[in-house]
Amino acid sequence: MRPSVAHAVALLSVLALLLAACGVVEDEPDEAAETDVDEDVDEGLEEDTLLLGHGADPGNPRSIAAEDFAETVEAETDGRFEVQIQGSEQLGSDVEMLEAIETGTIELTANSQGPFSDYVPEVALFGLPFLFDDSETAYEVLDGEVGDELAAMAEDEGMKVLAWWDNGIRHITNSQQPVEDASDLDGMALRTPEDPMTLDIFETLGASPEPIDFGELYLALEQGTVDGQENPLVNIWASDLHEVQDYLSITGHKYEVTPFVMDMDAWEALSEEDQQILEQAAQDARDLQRQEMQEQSEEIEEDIQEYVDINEADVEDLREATADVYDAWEDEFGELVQDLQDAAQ
Ligand code: TK8
Repeated sequence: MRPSVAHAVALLSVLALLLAACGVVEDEPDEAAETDVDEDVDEGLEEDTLLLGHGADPGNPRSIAAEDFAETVEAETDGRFEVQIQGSEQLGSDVEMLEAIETGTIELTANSQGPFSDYVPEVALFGLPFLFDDSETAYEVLDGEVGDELAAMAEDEGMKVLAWWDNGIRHITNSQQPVEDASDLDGMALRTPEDPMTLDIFETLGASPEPIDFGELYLALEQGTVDGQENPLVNIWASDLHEVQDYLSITGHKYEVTPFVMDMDAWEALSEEDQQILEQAAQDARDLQRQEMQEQSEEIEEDIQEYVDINEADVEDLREATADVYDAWEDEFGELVQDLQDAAQ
């Protein structure tokens, strides 16, 4: 439904151009109005309050990056722009925050890969099982041509990608047993994000994956609605999921990016100078976030042992058991899958 709105708008503009070219629509000379519009665009919006929504809890690298972004933007624009942050899904789930971007209710969101792939489906491919050995390789691909192409696709959907933030490599926690290999996942009820790739991976592994909003995850685990979930260590820790789980299995089964996006209309309302300030602030915050990811993950792996039993899963077994996922996505996305695999080498 969402892409079709953007497509309809694009189609209408094309129609308008065609009609004008054919002389069907008379040029109404309304020069005064046109001049006004041009001036606004040239000068850009002078000041504004920008609402930034995200789903991470305090202390999470995403929260830290959002705060850093807000501080830089305010300082660099001498306070003309204020960034108001609402974390912990206070403005709604990742899916809802992207809808709010679409309707212009909020200007910015540091979102998630699955929900974002509803707009740019190719982004889900970053989560192909065991695609990246480490985050650094993913960063290289995201900061290069591939990332630029995906960002261009997002623009067609009305979203400006200011930077590709990080959501890290994911591991499994649960309340039943250590996950050593694929057989341990058989029938396990696992919460996943709203992400077609994650659902595919865990269905292929014989588990029972079920999408639940991140903001409802703690309660779902506490109440036993599901047995487990999968997330990077920093999300497990900042959201206290270890309190309501008994086992942490280091699987590293997939990578996720955090698209940091702005509503295209809000972006276009800015002067070029302010656009540069925001983009640079977003990229600096990205670098800080990636660094935090690294540092926090190492500490958490130590600290979390007090709460859960940790085991290293048999990655080769899981890799083999998820090989079919590649075939299915290759059917849909063709060469892109191989290109990504090559880039990840
Ligand atoms: C927090 C989520 C989280 C994601 C998930 O908003 O849903 O599991 O990994 O980061 O975006």
